[in-house]
Amino acid sequence: MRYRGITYMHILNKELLISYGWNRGFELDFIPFAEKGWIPGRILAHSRGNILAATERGELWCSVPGSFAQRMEAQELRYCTGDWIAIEPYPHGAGGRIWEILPRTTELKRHSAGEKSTSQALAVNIDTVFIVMGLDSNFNPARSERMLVLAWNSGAQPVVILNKADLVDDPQPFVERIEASSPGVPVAAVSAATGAGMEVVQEYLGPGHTGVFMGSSGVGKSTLLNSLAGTILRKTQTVRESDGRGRHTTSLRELFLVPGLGCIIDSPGIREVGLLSDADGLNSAFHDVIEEVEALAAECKFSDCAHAGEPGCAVAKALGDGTLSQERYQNYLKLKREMEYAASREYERLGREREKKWKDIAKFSRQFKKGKQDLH
Ligand SMILES: Nc1nc2c(ncn2[C@@H]2O[C@H](COP(=O)(O)OP(=O)(O)OP(=O)(O)O)[C@@H](O)[C@H]2O)c(=O)[nH]1
Ligand SMILES: [Mg+2]
Ligand SMILES: [Zn+2]
Repeated sequence: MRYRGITYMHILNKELLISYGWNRGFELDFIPFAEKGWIPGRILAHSRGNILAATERGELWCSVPGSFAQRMEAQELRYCTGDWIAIEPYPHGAGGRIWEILPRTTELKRHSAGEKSTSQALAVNIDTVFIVMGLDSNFNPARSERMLVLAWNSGAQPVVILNKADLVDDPQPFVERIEASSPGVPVAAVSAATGAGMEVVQEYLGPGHTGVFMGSSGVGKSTLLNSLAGTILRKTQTVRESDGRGRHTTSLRELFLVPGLGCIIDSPGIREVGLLSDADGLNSAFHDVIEEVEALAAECKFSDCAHAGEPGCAVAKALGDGTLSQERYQNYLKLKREMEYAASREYERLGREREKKWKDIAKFSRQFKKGKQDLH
């Protein structure tokens, strides 16, 4: 009977994991770790080297062993909210150690500014990326295009949420403006404050699914979460009167389980949307522009026309008569240049690393030779 009791408990707890998005794929990846007696967990949040994970045993705080940290650094990998990890539970009491990160299904990443030209994961193992903008002074189509590039790169479904619809008389023109520049992306005007339109957001969530809110500070990401959860999970704060900007109220990327809707990751407002060197997202976000330019290029006078002022350029003509949107084309070129710059930075960094490696090898071989001489 006791055995049966345990099995029953096990099934119950597995259901808890499944509600957090656990599936057959992760289970297969986990087999070698299960054999070591480790347990799976999903990172809910992390701060200063402490990780809070959801596991079959409930929420556990995990520490990060030095050797694990070093191994991850060598792979340029950093654990992130939403990761499934292997935990060695402490034999007594709550808590454990993180030892592995399971392969991710999707990754929302941005180019992190700074000396090191690397990328930073904002959320992983997500199904939907909600790009949130406010229909107040935050509305900015160029910013949404930029965030869309990151969202397309992630592998998850992008959805644009125009929040604070209660602040405008008619949200429809705003929806159409964004729809025009985001082919293939659902766009919804909602109000987290009044609840209007929230059912559209719910359509892209569901048991076992994970969504993440991305957008500037003050657009109402935490308010959206609270509205979906029907309770205050997160603190919110009014935007500044002077310039309508948010106050960066949320500082921790945190995953919440919302009954019936799956998991939602509320993230801090992003100040910078640095693009990555990866071209896929840009190509998806602007596939209409790219296809149009390709078709037009066939009609340019010169077969190698760069569409930069050459005579008889069909692209210039289309931009002139409005068949091709000037604004959208310019934004595409701008983001493309930025992406190419990121790629060149990445290339330089790899070059520097290779150089350093050779220097280390040369140094080692000199020391080795010297050691040999000293022996004689
Ligand atoms: N009028 C109106 N105000 C809203 C709506 N949604 C959110 N707000 C207000 O906008 C302000 C900012 O909301 P937050 O939810 O804290 O914004 P956030 O995106 O989480 O901001 P950070 O955590 O700083 O990134 C708060 O005063 C909210 O009450 C809405 O639909 N309509
Ligand atoms: Mg917030
Ligand atoms: Zn041309």
